[in-house]
Amino acid sequence: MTITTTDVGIMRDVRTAIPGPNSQALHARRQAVVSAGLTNGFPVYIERAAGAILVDVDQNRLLDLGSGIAVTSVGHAVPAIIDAVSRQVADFTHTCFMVTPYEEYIEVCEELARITPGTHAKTSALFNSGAEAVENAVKIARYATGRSAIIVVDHAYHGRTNLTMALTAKNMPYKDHFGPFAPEVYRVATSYPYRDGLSGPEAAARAIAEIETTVGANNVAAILIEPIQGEGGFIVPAEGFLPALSQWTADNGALFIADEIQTGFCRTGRWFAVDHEGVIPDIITTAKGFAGGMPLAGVTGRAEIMNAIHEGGLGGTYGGNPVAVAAAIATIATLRDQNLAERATVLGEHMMSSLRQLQSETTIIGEVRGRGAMAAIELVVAGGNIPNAAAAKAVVNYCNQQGVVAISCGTYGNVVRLLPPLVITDEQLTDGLSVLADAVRSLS
Ligand code: PLZ
Repeated sequence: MTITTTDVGIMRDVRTAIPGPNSQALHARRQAVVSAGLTNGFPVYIERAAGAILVDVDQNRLLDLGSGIAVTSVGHAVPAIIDAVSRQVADFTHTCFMVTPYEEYIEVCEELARITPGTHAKTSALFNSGAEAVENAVKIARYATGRSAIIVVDHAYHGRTNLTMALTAKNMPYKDHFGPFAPEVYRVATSYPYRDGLSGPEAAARAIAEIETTVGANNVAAILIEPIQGEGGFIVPAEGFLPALSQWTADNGALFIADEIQTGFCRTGRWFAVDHEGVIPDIITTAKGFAGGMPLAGVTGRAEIMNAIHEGGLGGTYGGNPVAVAAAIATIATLRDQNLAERATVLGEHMMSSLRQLQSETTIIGEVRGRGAMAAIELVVAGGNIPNAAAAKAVVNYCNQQGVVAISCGTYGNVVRLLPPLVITDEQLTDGLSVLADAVRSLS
């Protein structure tokens, strides 16, 4: 054992070339049996982890600033989650909730009803992945409204299944040659303050005019939107944009669906990102940070909407698997007990001030943005705002070589995002940010 669950404060330590010899050997083995359609952003193979540190098969200690794309917000190897999962594995691993149910599923849905925005009666259904949750949210919205049009926005990411590919904006790598795509999906402009210069109400008015003229208000089942766009580039909409869209749906018999799959579970400093503007979605989709790394997703909504579906209309063999829900109960308790929403806010202040300082000293950071522990730099060609994907790639690569896991994103591939586990220590975060700063300085 090279690291234990109590070693959460240990520091980054690169001992071999990156990737090291054992990772290289595994990677060669992988080529023979794993589809080339799957890529690895950073091909070091992980053996164990604790807190914000990943240990690879060459015993390098890597600092995790990605949380497996916003999943392990509570950190790696959390004792309470290990206990809950181990106990549940010993009790039973599966019955299928649709065949013979179990209490933990109810407990998770009770938690979702408590922590999601609004005090109205809510019910939930549980699934396995974010994409599956989004698909079901669309099914439910169409059933409940009797309408078919789903409105999504530029830069949106909602998954890789057939329906969610249609909802996702970016072609490469998500959609190319994978069509035909599902119909009745309409894309309108979003709010992207750095690139459109519009206020929230102005951007909303533009989107609403597009909807009304090209789709027709009475055909719209739902507006589906990420409150902060994740894969699309960590785009924080201008204040007032989300409330205006939400109000428009309420006024026009449509539903407002918040895809909080990347932003949820304290990532932005509140339970959910819409909480920052007091928006109360009719339906909210969750996954990722929900269950400390176990696959679990949820659709939570107004009881009258969620319960409109005919009996048996929702389901799936594994949705709300007992082990995954046991992990979710422990994860939500950990987020609450350790006050990790507040910690996300503190981490956000730390990242923002450090990144703004870096922006002022260098020439290629067009914008620093984010909320809570969801922070990013948008890289541009010096002197303007032309997207600089090469720089983002170079920054991520530099970080990786130094043993820091950082991930890029963005429609233009020019954004470097930081999604540290919320339990990262100040010392670890300072270390990671200094590596990132060196990377940007080396390019400026
Ligand atoms: N909605 C807002 O961020 C997943 C995708 C990684 P799944 N984002 C990471 C990749 O390249 O596949 C995501 C999201 C939002 C939906 C999803 C989809 O969630 O659990 O990956 O299906």
